This record gives sequence, structure tokens and C-alpha cells, in this order.
Amino acid sequence: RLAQTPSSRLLRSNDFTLPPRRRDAHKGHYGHVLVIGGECGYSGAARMAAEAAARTGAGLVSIATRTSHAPLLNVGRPELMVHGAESGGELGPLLQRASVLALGPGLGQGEWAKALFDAALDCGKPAVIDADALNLLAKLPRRCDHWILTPHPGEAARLLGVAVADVQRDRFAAVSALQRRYGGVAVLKGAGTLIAGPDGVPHVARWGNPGMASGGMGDVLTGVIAGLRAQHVPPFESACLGVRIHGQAGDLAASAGERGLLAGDLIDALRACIN
Ligand code: NPW
Ligand code: AMP
Ligand code: MG
Repeated sequence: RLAQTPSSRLLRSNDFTLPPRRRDAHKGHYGHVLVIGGECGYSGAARMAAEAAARTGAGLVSIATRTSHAPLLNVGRPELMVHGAESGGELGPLLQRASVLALGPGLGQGEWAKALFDAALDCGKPAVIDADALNLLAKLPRRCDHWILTPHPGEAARLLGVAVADVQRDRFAAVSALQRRYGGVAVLKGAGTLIAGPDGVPHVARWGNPGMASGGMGDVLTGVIAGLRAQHVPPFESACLGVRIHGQAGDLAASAGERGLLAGDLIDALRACIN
């Protein structure tokens, strides 16, 4: 059983805000997000994370993915840079140029995924760890103070070695246990997303709706949080602000109807929720 936690705090709209851009700003001020993922069949996840990071205001956004479909990943969105990387060695130069990593969307859990996962974590850059990178982390646990983990309850259960029902029975205890075990900031997704940092009580987000129970929504959140980290927002603030912006974009997009809401609709709504 997970240990009980005493209290929590409701996240408010004005808790964390982004400062306006400087008049003399250039793209170098706003960081370079590298999305690592997009195994065959799941390339959309990497594309959505990258597009979300760009729509959140990152200065530059690149994707490292399978060489076979790399040229397809920026079709219709030429602002994104895309590179094939078949090994940790090939990922090296891309890691050097990046300031923040978004590791895991559609990464898979095969040999290719493991090679990229190890190289990415070894480079020590700030990172958002999601999806299959969380599944790899569950198999070989380690701690890190500068990452943000964004599991849904299924991934959280794998990370904690418990059943999904245990996570959902006491979500506050689960998010605190994730933070204690893995370090950094833990975001437990789902209706009423929770955010836990190394200090203080978990924060609860009230935004979002059941229309968001569809594929790709979490990949968009990963891109949003990575985009905020790239703009030098600290980890806990990036997680809280990212969850808020993502949920508000979901609510704005759902004003046309919850059923049939697509992750891409949130990407289109992000800008109205950030500025
Ligand atoms: P169930 O079904 O209720 O028993 P997985 P994934 C549970 C990529 N994608 N509350 C659920 O439990 C991702 O990026 C690519 C409770 C089930 O056991 C990943 O790399 C897309 N339980 C990869 O696919 C679009 C919950 O978790 C398990 C829960 C696999 O990711 C889709 C399912 O999760 C996807 O994003 C909740 N709120 N949420 C693309 N277009 O390219 C989940 N569960 O097995 O981790 O699979 O999340 O689909
Ligand atoms: P993932 O399962 O990784 O695609 O992530 C799903 C995303 O959509 C997370 O940010 C969830 O918090 C959000 N989401 C899914 N279902 C709901 C819901 N019923 N209410 C609020 N947010 C949701
Ligand atoms: Mg996901």
C-alpha cells in the first residue's frame, strides 16, 4: 500500500505566469527543444509533442526519430527540424545542440528506444520524461533532480510496481511516492492532474475535460512543458503552468463539443491560453 499524504493545494490560474517577451528578443533566448521518439507506427506522438513545444513558444524545436520516416515528420509544419538517429552515437550531436529534451513520445521499448533513452539520460540536460521513456525507466529505475515525469495512471502503476487501482485509490500518495522514488517533479495525469515537487504539498489542477480521453493528449502536454522549460521556467513552475495551459486549451477546444476532440485541436488552442 502507498503511504498516506495529508494535504494538497488547488492550482490557481494566476499562480504562475510567463513574462512578456523582450522587444529585442531572438530565438536563442527561448531555448531548443529536442523531442526524442516516434518509433514506426507512433511517429504522430513525436510530431504532436514537437508542434506543441513550438506553439508554447520554444525558440527552436527538433525531432530525433527513425531515419526511415524522418522526412515525413515536418510535412505541413516546416518550422520543425527533423533528424534520423539510429543509435546513441548519432543522437550525440543533436543532444549537444538542445537545451531541453522531451523523451518518450512514441519511443517504443525496443533496442532502438533503449539506445536513445540511455544516451539522452546520460547527457544530463533538463528533460521531460513521458510515455515509453517512463516504461523503460520502470524497468531500470534511477533518480534525477532535474527531470519532470508525466505518467498517466497506467505508467505510474508500472513506475511504482503497484496496480492501476492502487494509484487511483489514493492519487496524492501515488504522486508523492513517484516524486520521492524518482526525484525531480512528478505529474500524475488524469481528471484532476496532480503535480508534486521536492518541497511542499501536491498541487491539483481543475482544468481539462473527458473529451481529452483520446490518443495524443499526453504527447501534447509533454511538448507544452518542454516548451516552457526551454523558456527558462523552472521545473515545478513549468509542470504547473504546462498542466494549466494544456487543460485550458482542452476546455477552449471542447467549447465546440467534447466528443471527437482531437489532440491536434489543443495544439491550435494553445496560443490563446498562453499569451
Ligand atoms: P486500462 O486500459 O484502463 O486497463 P499504455 P499508451 C492505463 C504512444 N501514442 N486512468 C490503461 O488502463 C505514446 O506516446 C502514440 C486509468 C492501460 O493499461 C506511447 O509511446 C500516438 N488508467 C505509446 O503510444 C497516440 C489509465 O494505461 C494503459 C489511464 C503507448 O502509450 C497514442 C494504456 O497506456 C499514444 O499517445 C487513466 N487516465 N490512462 C500516436 N498518434 O502516435 C491510461 N491508463 O499501455 O502506456 O499505452 O498510453 O497508449
Ligand atoms: P495520455 O494518457 O498520456 O495521452 O494523457 C492524457 C492527457 O489528457 C493527460 O494530460 C490527462 O490529464 C488528460 N485527460 C484525459 N482524460 C481526462 C479527463 N477525463 N479529464 C481531464 N483531463 C483528462
Ligand atoms: Mg501518453
